[in-house]
Amino acid sequence: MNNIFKNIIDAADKDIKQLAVLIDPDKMRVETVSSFITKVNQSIATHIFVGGSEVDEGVTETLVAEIKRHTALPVILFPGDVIQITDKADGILFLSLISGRNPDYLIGKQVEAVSKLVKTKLEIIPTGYVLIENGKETAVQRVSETKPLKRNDLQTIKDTAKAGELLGMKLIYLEAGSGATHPIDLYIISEVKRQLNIPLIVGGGIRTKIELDSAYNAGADLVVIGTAFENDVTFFDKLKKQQIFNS
Ligand code: 1GP
Repeated sequence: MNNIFKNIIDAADKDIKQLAVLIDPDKMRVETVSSFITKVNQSIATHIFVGGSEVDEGVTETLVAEIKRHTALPVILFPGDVIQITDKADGILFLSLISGRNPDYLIGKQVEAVSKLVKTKLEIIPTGYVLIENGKETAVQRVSETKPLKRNDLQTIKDTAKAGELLGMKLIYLEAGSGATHPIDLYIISEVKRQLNIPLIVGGGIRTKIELDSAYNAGADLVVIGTAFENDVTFFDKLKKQQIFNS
């Protein structure tokens, strides 16, 4: 499968909103994948992202292989580190943490990843990753040893996102951090979206259908939700696919 980006951009052009369910290999046991993915399949989810800030070697590959057995949705790596790269997935967000100033996460890890990536068939999607403060330290912040952008510094947030686009990145991901106390401010989403010509991903701290819809209405093309599903799978029931009957 190597039309992942094309499908994202086509949907964004038509204003069809997309949802990625994020699975952290550190938090999901292989035995629970089947029942969890059944729920994902019945929901409005369009993508499955797999990744985490702290994951042991080999765990991602086993998990992705199991996920693929149960779904036709595209499975996309959202890796916290090079060891999470596996050919079992369909694609990878090739992230550069452009909100930070740690060369390892701007370009170092990417260079390290190349020898693995060229041996895979993964669709590689260059993504500008922009971390925005949400009131508490996030795992991304701790692991990458970078500071998030201040939420009241709208100009820097907008300029950072636009710089990613101008550097040729295909997606911009506004991240409040997994389990964030508050999702990204709606005003930030709409202001960033207004000046981008590429799809916008938004994630971190979204726990309700209202927050999801608000992020979409503000301009998010694709929303990522992980913690809310991890904590309570009944959240999927509020996001069920509409059944279409012929009669
Ligand atoms: C984290 O944006 C994702 O990288 C999702 O965040 O776990 O808070 O939904 P949550």
